[in-house]
Amino acid sequence: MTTTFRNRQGQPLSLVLYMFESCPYCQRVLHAAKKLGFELPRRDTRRDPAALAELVKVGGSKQVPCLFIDGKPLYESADIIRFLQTEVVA
Ligand SMILES: N[C@@H](CCC(=O)N[C@@H](CS)C(=O)NCC(=O)O)C(=O)O
Repeated sequence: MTTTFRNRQGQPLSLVLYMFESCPYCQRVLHAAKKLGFELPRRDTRRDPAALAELVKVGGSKQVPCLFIDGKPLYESADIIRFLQTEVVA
């Protein structure tokens, strides 16, 4: 497992997954990340009001999962998984 991420060009990537535990789409992303050997830093929007506020402020929606990539939001579990599979190197 690793928490250091790089893109395919070798540049460091900051990744943070906004999620909550009982969300099946979030679990799908976490499962895919685990298969890739990535342990994504997480912020739980149900347990942490500041995380929810940050998600809505930056992303414009409280929908989870949302992956912050260098601070930019990517919504939709399928798009997040595709991004992890194709753009991220452990
Ligand atoms: N199509 C989305 C569905 C995500 C979704 O429905 N998430 C729910 C939680 S399981 C949610 O955030 N609902 C609150 C909202 O949409 O504001 C995906 O695949 O990521």
